[in-house]
Amino acid sequence: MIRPILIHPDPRLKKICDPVTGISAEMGKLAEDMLETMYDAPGIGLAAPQIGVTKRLIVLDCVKTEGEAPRPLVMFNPEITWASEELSTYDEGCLSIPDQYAEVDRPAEVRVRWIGLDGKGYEEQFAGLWATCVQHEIDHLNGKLFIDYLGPLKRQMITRKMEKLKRERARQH
Ligand code: K2U
Ligand code: ZN
Repeated sequence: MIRPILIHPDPRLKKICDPVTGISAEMGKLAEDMLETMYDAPGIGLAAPQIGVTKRLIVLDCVKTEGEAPRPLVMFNPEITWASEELSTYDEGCLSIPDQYAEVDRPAEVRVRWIGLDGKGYEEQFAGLWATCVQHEIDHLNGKLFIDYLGPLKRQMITRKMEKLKRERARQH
């Protein structure tokens, strides 16, 4: 089912998430809900803390070309095992910081190791938007948001806008 996405500032978005110890049926259902929530947003990535679950689980599907088969990835306990020296810049957004975008530099390529839904270990190298997205999601598991890479003034301006948005949403509901 589609779950509500937490909006910054929220303490649960700043937590270091706990490793997943067993790929249970409950974890499988959580991954399914996260994929459904991500596609509905729409987004190309989502981390468990964004729906209030402080566990080390992310989902992503950065296939953006129409007609190409989607490639939903579910990663438990993802770790970056190598990152390129070369950086790439992307105008990032975040489903927990709606309608705010800013340029973020990150390694252009990363190698990631994770446990899949099948309980097996995987390791794959990512480049392009996949590399940006997987790093953005793994940051979420360490309580880091893309605005943490910005200067203090820009970060503060965005945080104030989100606090205003949350006040307005609270009045509506
Ligand atoms: O984690 C999230 O909040 C989902 C992010 C993932 C993401 C952010 C920046 C760059 C790449 C991925 C996005 O909100 S998903 C929305 C989106 C869609 C297409 C391109 C960039 C961001
Ligand atoms: Zn995000």
